Amino acid sequence: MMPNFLPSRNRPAPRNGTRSRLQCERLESRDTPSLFAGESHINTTTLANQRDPASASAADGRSVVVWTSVNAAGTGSDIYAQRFGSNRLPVGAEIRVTNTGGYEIEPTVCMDDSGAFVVAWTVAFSNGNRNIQFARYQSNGTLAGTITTVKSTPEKESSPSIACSRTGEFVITFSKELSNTNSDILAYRYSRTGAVLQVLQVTNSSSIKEITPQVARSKGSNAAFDIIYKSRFDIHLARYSATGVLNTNLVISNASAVEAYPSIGIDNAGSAVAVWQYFNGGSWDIRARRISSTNQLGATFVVSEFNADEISPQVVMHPTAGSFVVAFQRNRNELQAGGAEHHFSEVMIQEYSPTNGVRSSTLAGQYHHAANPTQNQIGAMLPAISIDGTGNFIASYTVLSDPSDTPARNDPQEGIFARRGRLL
Ligand SMILES: [Ca+2]
Ligand SMILES: [Ca+2]
Ligand SMILES: [Ca+2]
Ligand SMILES: [Ca+2]
Repeated sequence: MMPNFLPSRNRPAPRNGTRSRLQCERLESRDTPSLFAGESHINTTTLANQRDPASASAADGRSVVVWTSVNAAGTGSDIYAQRFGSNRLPVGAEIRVTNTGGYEIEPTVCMDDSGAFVVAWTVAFSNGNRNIQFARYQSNGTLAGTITTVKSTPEKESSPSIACSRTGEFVITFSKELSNTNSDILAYRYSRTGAVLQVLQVTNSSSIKEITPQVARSKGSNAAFDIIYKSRFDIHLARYSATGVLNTNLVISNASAVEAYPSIGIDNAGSAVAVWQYFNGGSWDIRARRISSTNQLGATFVVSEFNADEISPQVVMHPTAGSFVVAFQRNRNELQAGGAEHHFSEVMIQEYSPTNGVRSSTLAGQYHHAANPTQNQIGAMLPAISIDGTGNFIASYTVLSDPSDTPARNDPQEGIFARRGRLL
């Protein structure tokens, strides 16, 4: 018996049915779904939990994936990195970015066109303090300089996001918690050698919590950057020139529903796509809208609205073609024949045309759970995505493996896996 996991409101209504057929035709005429075959295993050290990846790509297709590795005793975690060539194969050994015995978490990474990259993360101290740190690497994987703390303060800085221009100038944005009812977004702009060029107070409302910022930077000559964040229960965007001049502040969405965890992708001309979580009253959905290079807002549209939680969306734009890719986590509950509920999650990778048509929709990181149908399983979580100068992208995610997986993933507990594709 087929599990009845499609909630009734997601069964195709006539209008949706029509749209689906149109999308199928478009996909068929296009001939190839863009994901390359096969899932790659990113981490070499597999003991215990590896989770929460981020990735970055150079214009020529070189890339790097970073993640958090929790030690076996669960008493600390470190940040690791793995470089890849433009042929998508690993280059060099896994790099241990931090090695402190404490907790480094929430890694983020950017890569310039020379292949040099910068990793940033949150260091969490036992007294509750948190700071943002970064390490710069040469294109050959050698550490450049030393690990640097953005600013050592008694407050909690967290949720870092980094982006660099094609020449390696980088911006790190993060949330700074000032009280239980007030957080602000800051951004530090650095030269490619790690010198502070500017400190941006992106938000400074003393009565509003602004959190979970994400920065995207154009790899075009304008080198503009966008910082998107959650403000109260809405999504806001601040747009900056290469030199950190505020271009505009935009409200991306202020629906009466709760909205959270935004992501932003930007192309070489400064056009952008925003995606975020939207709570529809019963579950989280994913919504999106475009922002033109002249700051005109496109219509908001639905990326996914299953009757279960879709969370943690991440988006990148093709640098020149106007298309984009969204990856997100989709939680599922399947009712088994015996009545037990089967809980799991999977990663959805969805490609869009320049006119917001869905070109393809691919599930990644799935379990084949037939061998163990009654056990609750988690599956794939927390995707990250980056794209190179011609549309090659890497979508990485955390997988909580189970010994009965088919195929076996050979990574005890959580590990980092990825799918790659080429967005036209
Ligand atoms: Ca593992
Ligand atoms: Ca601090
Ligand atoms: Ca504030
Ligand atoms: Ca939903």
